[in-house]
Amino acid sequence: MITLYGGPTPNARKVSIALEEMGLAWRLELIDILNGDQLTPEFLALNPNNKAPVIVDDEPPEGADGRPFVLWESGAILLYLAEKTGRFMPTAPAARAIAMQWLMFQMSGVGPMFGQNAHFEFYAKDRHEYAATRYANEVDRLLRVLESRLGESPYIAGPDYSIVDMATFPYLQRQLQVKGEGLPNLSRWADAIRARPAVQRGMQVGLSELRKETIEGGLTGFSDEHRSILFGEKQFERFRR
Ligand SMILES: N[C@@H](CCC(=O)N[C@@H](CS)C(=O)NCC(=O)O)C(=O)O
Repeated sequence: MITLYGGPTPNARKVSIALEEMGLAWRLELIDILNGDQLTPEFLALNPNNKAPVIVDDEPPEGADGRPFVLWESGAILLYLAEKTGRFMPTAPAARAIAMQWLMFQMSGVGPMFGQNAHFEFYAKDRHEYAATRYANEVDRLLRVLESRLGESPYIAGPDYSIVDMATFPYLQRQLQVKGEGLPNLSRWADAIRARPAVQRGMQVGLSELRKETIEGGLTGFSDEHRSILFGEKQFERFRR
């Protein structure tokens, strides 16, 4: 049994989609990041980086001393699950290297830049024009890179659906709702991913607990207390003791 610590956020959804696609037995331990669940001593013992997702696998891999295996960082988790099941990641060296390239592109580009874009558009208390423009432009540029890639390849890593598509899809939902008409290749790809039953199940993770303070929940009531937990005093206080 694998326990997924997370909630209805893009990074946790990558993992719940993979768990569903791979047919693994799993359960959710809900982490409400607006409540500060990621800052508790219990959670920090699992992930000192105070971010979801985390998985705990009761069937540890070789070399884990037989203890339940704890892993964080969504890209590392996806690779671990792909290797555990032998699915959704090419094994031939060239194809694997290309898949890693696009996985790193998601982890270092799409994830952080889309996150900063959302921060400066929706969550920052004041409007910071330079930062808002900088990340909006970067999101557009990354979307164009993906649009071009999907003009030459059915899936991001190549001919086959892979963990790279699982990593990227949850980040593109909102962007495609707004900009989909100008991105035909990305829209075709997203339609194919969205039609997969495992993706539909994975996208439901923690959805019943979706907070109204989030973009997806309607963005009402996002307060200074939430800012403190995510970006302010409460986020940093353990380093100042
Ligand atoms: N690079 C990390 C990013 C994880 C991340 O940013 N998680 C967010 C939710 S999507 C979180 O837990 N934020 C809580 C916090 O920063 O305190 C990954 O891919 O797993």
